[in-house]
Amino acid sequence: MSPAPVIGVAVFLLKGNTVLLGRRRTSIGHNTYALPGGHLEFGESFEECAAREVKEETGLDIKDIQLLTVTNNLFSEAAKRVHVVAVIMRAFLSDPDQLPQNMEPDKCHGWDWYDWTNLPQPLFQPLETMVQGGFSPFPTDLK
Ligand code: 8DG
Ligand code: MG
Ligand code: MG
Repeated sequence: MSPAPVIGVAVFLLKGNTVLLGRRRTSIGHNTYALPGGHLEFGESFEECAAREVKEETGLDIKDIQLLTVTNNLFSEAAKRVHVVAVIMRAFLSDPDQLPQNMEPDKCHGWDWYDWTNLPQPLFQPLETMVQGGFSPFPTDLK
């Protein structure tokens, strides 16, 4: 029997016209640039999961956490198929001067801010698909 789909929560953490990305060191999306995020834990709200994963992975504290959209992703990597429903959130830094730290160096090469108009390559496939589709995580009043 196939395993059940799992729920991922990924966060567009915005600062000016930049987003926080890290190059993955994990089997799914190895070496691609992705948003901070992880799996929803039992009983968590999307906002709680977003804040927890960003803190665990980058040490950053976030505010104004909002739901943007949901994507459906099938990965066929690492000799297995994984189905992830990704809940895509947006957030901002609680303290704009706080710097990202690489809290899980076994899972990520490091975090940095990237201009939305000059994103690094290769992007993690679900993120690449969103960008190709013209998706923007920025509030319209910030454009
Ligand atoms: P955890 O053990 O900390 O709970 O999980 P993780 O190891 O941090 O999970 P993850 O792979 O970073 O994120 C969970 C899933 O969310 C991922 O396998 C697929 C989905 N996802 C997307 N887009 C993005 C993205 O840009 N970044 C991240 N981190 N996950 C994403 O669909
Ligand atoms: Mg995580
Ligand atoms: Mg993660």
